[in-house]
Amino acid sequence: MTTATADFSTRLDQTAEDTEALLAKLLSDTLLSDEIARPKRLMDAMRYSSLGGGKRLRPFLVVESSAVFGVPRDAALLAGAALECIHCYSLIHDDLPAMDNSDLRRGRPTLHKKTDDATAILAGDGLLTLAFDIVTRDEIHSDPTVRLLLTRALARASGIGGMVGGQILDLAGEGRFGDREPVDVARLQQMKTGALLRYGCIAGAILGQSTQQEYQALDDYGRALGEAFQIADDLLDVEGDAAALGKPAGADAALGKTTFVTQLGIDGAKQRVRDLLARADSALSIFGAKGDVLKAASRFVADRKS
Ligand code: GRG
Repeated sequence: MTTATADFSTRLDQTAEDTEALLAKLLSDTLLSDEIARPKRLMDAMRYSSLGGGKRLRPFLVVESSAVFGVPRDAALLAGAALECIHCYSLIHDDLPAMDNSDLRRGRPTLHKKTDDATAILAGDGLLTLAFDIVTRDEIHSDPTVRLLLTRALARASGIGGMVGGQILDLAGEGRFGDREPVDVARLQQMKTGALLRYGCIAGAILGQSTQQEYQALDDYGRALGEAFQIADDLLDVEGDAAALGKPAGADAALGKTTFVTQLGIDGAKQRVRDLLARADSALSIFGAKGDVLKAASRFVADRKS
């Protein structure tokens, strides 16, 4: 293991631990001002799907892109927790019978299997709205304009032109609404999974009030990392191990999905990942050694087994 990789693993573990503790606090039963009650069934469901699992890769990207600019860690962790809430909501809704109809997530029964569809829909809605509560809080940044930019970017990454839009294009490509619609895999990926990962990277630039050039560098890096993440996911679906994945492999093939692997072949997809890693490194070059942990992050994303 190289020093950069060892440093990366320690930092990823630390951010996962800190994010877990923060999410537990944000999802506690303690009422916030203007809240009337925190219903137990809803809170238990939100906690079930947000605590005790996941690599916390998205909060890690927020924390590390923020560290490049010396942003206080607590502020970055809060912004990262908001992003993780959106991610967890998307997994809950994606697993529902009306979407992917999955029984397992993170090695455990999916939320609707553990509870019921209505509870799972509402837990997802609760996490989505909580994310926007968190990201507008004063502790994130003293300047309200920074909070506004962070909030708007989160809405755009999560919404119509980002994850939600990508999800509907994906379903249309599976033929859910009639004939299968043609899929532009790269665009679909950029929206469905790439937009949240990219947000994790630009969040640091927003919080750190970076220059335009620095913002652009993290934007380029985030796009390359997002595509590498999706190709790795497509490869895992073909070559992965269900035990490590915490869900069955082969789901894409069963649905006859167009993926990077069906388009490029296994070797072509692996070559594309190598090209993307080079692009990610090159984007980070303006940060010198401060970009090293993010460089290790793109390698982790490309080589992951789960
Ligand atoms: C339902 C609006 C809506 C959107 C769903 C992102 C998404 C859109 C669905 C997720 C489906 C899926 C499993 C995509 C593969 C890539 C992916 C997001 C994997 C899970 O992310 P990881 O590996 O998971 O970061 P952990 O468990 O580590 O957090």
